[in-house]
Amino acid sequence: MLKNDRFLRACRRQAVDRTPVWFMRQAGRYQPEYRRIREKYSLMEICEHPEICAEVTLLPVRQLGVDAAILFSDIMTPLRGLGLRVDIVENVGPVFAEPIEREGQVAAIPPFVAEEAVPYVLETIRILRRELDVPLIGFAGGPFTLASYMVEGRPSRDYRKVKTLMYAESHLWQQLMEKLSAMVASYLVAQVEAGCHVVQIFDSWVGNLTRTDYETYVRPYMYSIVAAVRATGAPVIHFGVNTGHLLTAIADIGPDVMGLDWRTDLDEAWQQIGPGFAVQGNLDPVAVFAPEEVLAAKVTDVLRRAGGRPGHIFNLGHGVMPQMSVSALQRVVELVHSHEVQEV
Ligand code: 1CP
Repeated sequence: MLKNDRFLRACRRQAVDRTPVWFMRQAGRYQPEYRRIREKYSLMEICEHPEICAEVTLLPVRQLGVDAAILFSDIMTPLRGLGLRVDIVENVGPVFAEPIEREGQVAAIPPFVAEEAVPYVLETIRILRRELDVPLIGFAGGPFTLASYMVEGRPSRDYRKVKTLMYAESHLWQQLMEKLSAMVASYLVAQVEAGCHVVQIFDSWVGNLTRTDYETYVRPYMYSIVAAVRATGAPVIHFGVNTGHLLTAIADIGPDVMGLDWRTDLDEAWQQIGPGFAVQGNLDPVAVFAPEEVLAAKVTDVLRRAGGRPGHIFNLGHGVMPQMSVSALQRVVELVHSHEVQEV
């Protein structure tokens, strides 16, 4: 049974007693318990062992008092499940053994069937549904963000290879995006069917595209993903970094909740996309390192910009960082929960 459904209510723009709060990357190295588990298991080993993965997912829920849990996984999990050779390399990130260069490589990627590719993810979700008293968020990487790693082979600064492929090889790009968007849609629906209440699409790196390029090369593939999930009745959150110039273009895809990074003022962003969306965000993650009064003022400022309107979910403007302290994040949760929600 859910102890509180503030987060679900906010996703649907219903009234809440307190603003719900959770953090992207809320399980991770800032937690001593996580570091201890990582001494024994690699990131992918955690994701592939349901009991351990469920335990890691629960750590921040118990420690921070957040209003939602997010499945512990990585955006690379379904690609590994399909047999692609990708590893998460220490201090680097995802690295592909054979970056995508030719059509034959894309054609060789099998269709995605969650029960076959990632049975351990579905099992983790089932365990979590028995253990959790707050809603569970499932997630997937957006097709552009996944493609960026697959084509570049590793994290990139300028996205030169992936954007060049996009501009120069339209057939290969279309083939890759079709494959990835079908995978993402099917993976998200499978997570909902296994028990996730809400899903988030992390299209973290789309902010590196111009608005026209986003609309031309990426957005056409996003509609079917959002439509497939919405057909299940589960709310969809979209998140990307540095997307101030893309907000209305992304809103057109029709997510229930728009995730905002910290560079955009929340009130202005909400005004741009209109009251038909819930919004999630958007404290500057680095504010968590600020002195207590400065942090408190910045949390209050985000809440003030939300103005008590239904449909605000408090979050950081990007993920938790390994150097953050558990106590500072606890403080943020307490601060958010200490404000009564009153529409102004
Ligand atoms: O063991 C470790 O601590 C390594 C760090 C780490 C962690 C904790 C990686 C490597 N992935 C994860 C888990 C993870 N990845 C979660 C955890 C769930 C949670 O508690 O919130 C999530 C949501 C992700 C999603 C993810 N992976 C994204 C999208 C979110 C974002 O940050 O924008 C991306 C881009 C990745 C790729 C990735 N995996 C890991 C790293 C270091 C990266 C980014 C590398 C880069 O800069 O490109």
